Amino acid sequence: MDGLISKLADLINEQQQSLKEILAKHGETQVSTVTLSQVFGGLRGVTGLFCDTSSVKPTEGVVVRGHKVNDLVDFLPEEVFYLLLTGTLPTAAELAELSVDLKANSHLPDYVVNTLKSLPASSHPMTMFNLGILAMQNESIFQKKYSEGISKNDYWKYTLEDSIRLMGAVPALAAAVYRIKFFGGDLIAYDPNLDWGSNFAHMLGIPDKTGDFAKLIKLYLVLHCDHEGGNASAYTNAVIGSTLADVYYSTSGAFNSLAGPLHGLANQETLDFILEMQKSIGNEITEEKIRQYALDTLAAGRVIPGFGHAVLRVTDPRFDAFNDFGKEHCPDSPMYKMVFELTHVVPNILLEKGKAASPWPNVDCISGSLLYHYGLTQTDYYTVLFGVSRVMGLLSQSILNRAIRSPIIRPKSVDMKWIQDNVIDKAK
Ligand code: CMX
Repeated sequence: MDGLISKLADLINEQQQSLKEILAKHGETQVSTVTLSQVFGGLRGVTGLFCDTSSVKPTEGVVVRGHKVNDLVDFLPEEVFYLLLTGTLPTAAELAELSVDLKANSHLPDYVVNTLKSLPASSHPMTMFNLGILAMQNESIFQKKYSEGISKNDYWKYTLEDSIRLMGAVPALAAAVYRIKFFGGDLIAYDPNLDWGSNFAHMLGIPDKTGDFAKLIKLYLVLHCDHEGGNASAYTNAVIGSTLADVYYSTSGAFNSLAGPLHGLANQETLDFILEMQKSIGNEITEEKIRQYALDTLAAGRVIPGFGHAVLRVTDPRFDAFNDFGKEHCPDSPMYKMVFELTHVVPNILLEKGKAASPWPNVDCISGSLLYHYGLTQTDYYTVLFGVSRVMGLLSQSILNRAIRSPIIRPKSVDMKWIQDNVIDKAK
């Protein structure tokens, strides 16, 4: 890890210096205003956070350190992690160093496996995954060093050490969740000859003669790697991390947020929606039948999963990347075709109804159908895949937040009396 530490030390030094200058000069510049509607509207559109790993543009989607995520699909997930963290893609030597570190940290402790095995069979895979991460908290170097009394300048180094340990172990943990939940606990050993993402695909144990499933998993891991700092899980991660809790606490907490149906659980919900629709309308799929099914869903007061976005106002470019994969590798898959049909019908309906700010397909619209095609049919596992990928963004953000010594996050809330005095009475 020495090369990475020394590269980061230089970058962090530079950033600390430039932030100091920016704040001295422009610290009082206003970046956002907050209306009462926004206070009651999830703070949508309020700018109040700093995150350098990636940004999400309404018409471009996620941009990782200046690279559109769709331009990164031919890189390994660990190369993208390096990019998130340092701002540059690794050289061959830098990648080799990172790969060695991840492999050295790939083992999953027995007590974690035993903890997972002790849970009720009905436990959701996300509960198992998050608990597994939390169970490893006793390994935190940051926590040990903090209690010994380290300098604030070194917080990020121990956060980096914890992060590499956690990222190294996450494929084995997520695969263990899958094998314990769905295959009675028959675990598959890590293969030291494989890269981080291929190892994850290998340990899941899905038959993959063509290697296409491993390619899909790596694509999935790259596309979901990060989504700037204000989405629910990243924000949760930042809040927990800002208390100086270590990355085992913050990552596990962030993933409890990812487990919500409007966030990471949407990919499970989208595929369940497609499977239910298939059952309901039968094998003869027509545009009219899909339209009616979608209208009935809306009439029942439900959302159509896989469509809409809090920030994007175009088709999610990550949808396009998966779509390209589907076209190339499984154009005749019935599940892939179903997504194709849906995307021709649902946006028009949402536009007609006029409520959704974006009627276009998001990434969750298609990822589950491709996974299903290759035999990963357990939809309640899909959010864990999301977590394996997002661990890269969250850990990078945690390290960089420590580097700039982000203070504890503590926005102010208001009560009804404040609204009466400061809004209603003032308007009279
Ligand atoms: N189906 C039906 N109604 C929808 C809709 C959809 N796919 N998307 C938005 N709407 C509705 C909202 O429910 C909201 O209705 P109310 O005013 O009655 O509450 C209205 O349109 C306005 O919502 P919005 O501003 O367009 O969307 P939000 O920013 O509030 O929420 C999201 C965004 C993703 C939660 C929402 O579009 C949704 O629920 N989509 C379906 C779930 C889904 O696919 N989630 C995956 C998100 C992917 C990601 O985060 O990357």
